[in-house]
Amino acid sequence: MYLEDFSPGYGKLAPRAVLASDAPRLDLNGDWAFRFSPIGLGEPDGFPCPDFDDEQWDRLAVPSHWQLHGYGKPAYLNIPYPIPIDPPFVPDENQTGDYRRVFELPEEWGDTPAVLRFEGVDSCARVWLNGVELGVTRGSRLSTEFDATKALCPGRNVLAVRVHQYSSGTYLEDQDTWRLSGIFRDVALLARPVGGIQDVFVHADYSDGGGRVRFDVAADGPVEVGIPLLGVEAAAATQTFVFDRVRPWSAEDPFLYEAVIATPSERVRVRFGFRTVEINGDGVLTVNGRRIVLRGVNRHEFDPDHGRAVSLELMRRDVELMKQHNVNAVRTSHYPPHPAFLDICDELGLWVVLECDLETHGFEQPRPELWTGNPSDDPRWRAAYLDRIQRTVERDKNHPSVIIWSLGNEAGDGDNLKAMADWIHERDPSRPVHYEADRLARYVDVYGEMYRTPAVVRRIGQGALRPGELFYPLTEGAGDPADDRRNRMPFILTEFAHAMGNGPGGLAEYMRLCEEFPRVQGGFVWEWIDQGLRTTDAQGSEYFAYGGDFGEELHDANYICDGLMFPDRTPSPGMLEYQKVNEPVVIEPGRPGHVTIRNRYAFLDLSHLRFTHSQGELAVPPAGPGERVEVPVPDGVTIQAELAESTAWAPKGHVVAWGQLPPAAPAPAVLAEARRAARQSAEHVHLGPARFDRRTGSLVGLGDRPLHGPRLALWRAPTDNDRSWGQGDAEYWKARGLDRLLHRTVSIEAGDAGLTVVVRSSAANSGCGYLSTYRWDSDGERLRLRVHAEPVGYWPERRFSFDEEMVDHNLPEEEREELLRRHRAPSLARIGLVWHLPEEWSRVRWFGAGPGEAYPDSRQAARIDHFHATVDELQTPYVRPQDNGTRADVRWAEITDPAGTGIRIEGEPLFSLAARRWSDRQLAAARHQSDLVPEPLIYLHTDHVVHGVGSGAVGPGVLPRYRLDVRAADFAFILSATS
Ligand code: IPT
Repeated sequence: MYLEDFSPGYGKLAPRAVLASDAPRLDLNGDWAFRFSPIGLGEPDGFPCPDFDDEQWDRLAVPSHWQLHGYGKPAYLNIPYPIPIDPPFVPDENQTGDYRRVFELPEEWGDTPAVLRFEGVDSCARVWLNGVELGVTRGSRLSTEFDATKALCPGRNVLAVRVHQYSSGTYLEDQDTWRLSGIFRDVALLARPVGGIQDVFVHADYSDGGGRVRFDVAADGPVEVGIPLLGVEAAAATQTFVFDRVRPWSAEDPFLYEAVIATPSERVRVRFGFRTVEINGDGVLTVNGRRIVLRGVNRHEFDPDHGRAVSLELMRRDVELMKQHNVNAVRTSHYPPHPAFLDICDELGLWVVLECDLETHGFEQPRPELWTGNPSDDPRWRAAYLDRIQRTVERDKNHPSVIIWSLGNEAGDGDNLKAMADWIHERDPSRPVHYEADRLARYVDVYGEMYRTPAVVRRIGQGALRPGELFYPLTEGAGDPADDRRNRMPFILTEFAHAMGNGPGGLAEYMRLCEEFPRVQGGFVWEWIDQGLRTTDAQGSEYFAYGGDFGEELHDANYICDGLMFPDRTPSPGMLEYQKVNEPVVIEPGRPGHVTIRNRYAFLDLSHLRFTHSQGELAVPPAGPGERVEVPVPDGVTIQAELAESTAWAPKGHVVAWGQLPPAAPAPAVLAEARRAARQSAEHVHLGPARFDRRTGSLVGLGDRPLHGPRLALWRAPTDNDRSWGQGDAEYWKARGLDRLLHRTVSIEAGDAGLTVVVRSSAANSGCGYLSTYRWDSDGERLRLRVHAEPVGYWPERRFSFDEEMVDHNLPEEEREELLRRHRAPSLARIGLVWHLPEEWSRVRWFGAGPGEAYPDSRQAARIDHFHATVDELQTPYVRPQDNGTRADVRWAEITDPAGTGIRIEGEPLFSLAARRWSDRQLAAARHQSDLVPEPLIYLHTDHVVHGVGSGAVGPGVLPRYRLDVRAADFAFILSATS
């Protein structure tokens, strides 16, 4: 059966570049007749015949995915295959879509030869024109052309396509994303005039201010070239054009030239850029002789309403948003994007790692060993592998933005991959090859790893890898690092900082390593956008769906929502953190009264920026790449570097960087000397303005303000990163019952010095917990609470399989043990207090870090200032609800009703604050934002310390210095009623 052989299909034409031609083109997008079947169908009934009656069929938009139009359902899987692992076969339960499209051939086409071009069909298409079979294509995100000349007729033509959800190609497309089918990219009929231009390969280099360009043109007959901007007119295309002065292309200054290439019958326009990608003698990746750092993201194509059928506007929006957030690179994970996306990258400027449509991750499951039967090492699949890389490279070879080819993702290792690399090295030696799972970097030019810890990256940067040493599975190497070629290669983090839910933490640590080690050249955060599909629940509330929401039997839950952008493309706090740590200009405190301004661009000086602060403009000399200058500034100001003029990706005034000379925090409040004594009544203890429950010692009111609490809080609604493969901190906390603490009032002492309450907090059936002493006193107006909290009972060590990797295994034994011990220490989510406030107290003002949430390992994007927000605005809508919204380094906060009635809390030392209308347990129980139902109160958290967020969902957990150990804590708050 054609569906189930190892071949890449049949009948396809040789792949070639996308060319902007003046030859006629007929757009075949639009409404097609559509017939759906839930099972695989073999030979067609007569539907490919021109006179078949499709009146009764449905209508379906092309491009689109049928699962998003009511046929079958979306399914999300990460590593597992959606079909039995039985290559090259597929089950009978294989949805099939039959498509028909009638079109008129414009008269002026006459008998011009023509090709039918499909930019993407998932997973396999068999194509007929007027009943004549043209062929079969696989490779869902690769373009295909069929020769339509012979089948085409004047006037009415009927195109028929049978598409299958699964085919042998499915084995090569096990990417971590929604499994969606159909003709999801454009379809067109292209006239191919006799004597026209078949293909063009532009080779344009740059060195020392000058450029060279050569056009490899496939055409029958003589070809002429013009490059208007360079004064070239009607020159013979066979020569190499050399220019003394050209403006080079870079992601920072994406200057494009256009060449017009013509034969007597066809003219095409190709945009190109002069740029040379090279790995220099020190193993550093350079463009035009300069070292670059890839501050990148992994991008799946995604629209919350249309899946991978992404509009041109949305593609442009993605590139604009990346540029605005200081992202300068994109890995097209894990397939070539719609071709227009690369035009936008050329135009707006991004470094692109262009990846082939290939992944066989499901073979990683032990059967009986890792990667048994992997197609990557099976010669029967060789042709399909080569077909895929050829279609990838041929289509996109003319884009200056593409600087690296990537063979695919998570396809294990094997000779077919090596064959792909060999083919590229032959066909396009101008770009290095990347493939992460070539772990010893035998056939690639750039060394890539995923999710390695900063400790490991540091060692790679030092060039200290021993031959054979692997980080996954962990294998110690032996011998001299000089013998390992990885130590002489550029290194990139193919994926890092898994941005699932709240996080990632630790971005600053990674990006700092890029400044320290020249061969550490950045990487790609996993991933650009949360792929939540917009859906409506039974009550009519909208939410973003993830795995399991469509009733899938097998799914990977919300691992599909692990992007820096929310599904609606609003930036998450993780995005803002990444934006901050990737600023192209670093503005830092310098000598007293000064800031240093460091230019981190590789190509641009600072003349395109304006520097401002609240009191005016700052004169900054136009420092060149890598240079730094120091300028005087008034104290306590925030300096911004703004675009002086509008660019293609942001308006004038857009802030590319900022820095702060932070204002000094106000001194902590002190109580007046005259202390009040605590008095007891039948039900209450009275102290200054406060009333306490006489039995539990907990606060019930401050003056006329109802205010309950506090309770000790050690837990948070686990973040995705807390959950770490089911063995993270979240599981540790759960096993200790920190989410269900019970409290026993051990003692209450009311007297002249105030009120002292001792409480033991621990969970049912748990032997460990905390003993807290609350010391209250008052000067009559204000109320002070001093807390001493200390662990009691037995807190076992934490065990986590990533531990070993958190710590460089080549460190001296003692150092390593110490780090491991530190990493395994029992942890807590927070040590803090939770209070209950009236629901009307919905306004929060604070002095501290803001405006957004900040955690110990993700707080670069927060500045110190006065801020205000409503309780609702303090929430960050992570697709799967989880801890969020914590504001850090707070000196004081006021929580009031809209008229200003409420309380003021001052902390000593600084504290973290969170407020929400539901408890942490309700937050943890919700699957979607739409499940969160406000309670008639506000939960206010004032935390002394909180645990970092890390990146443990896939990758390293919280770095040792940001972990919160089980330990004793002392902290204080002063409370007063607002006026
Ligand atoms: C890595 C995959 O390459 C990526 O596609 C995505 O699935 C990511 O994980 C998790 O969200 S592979 C990882 C299991 C090492």
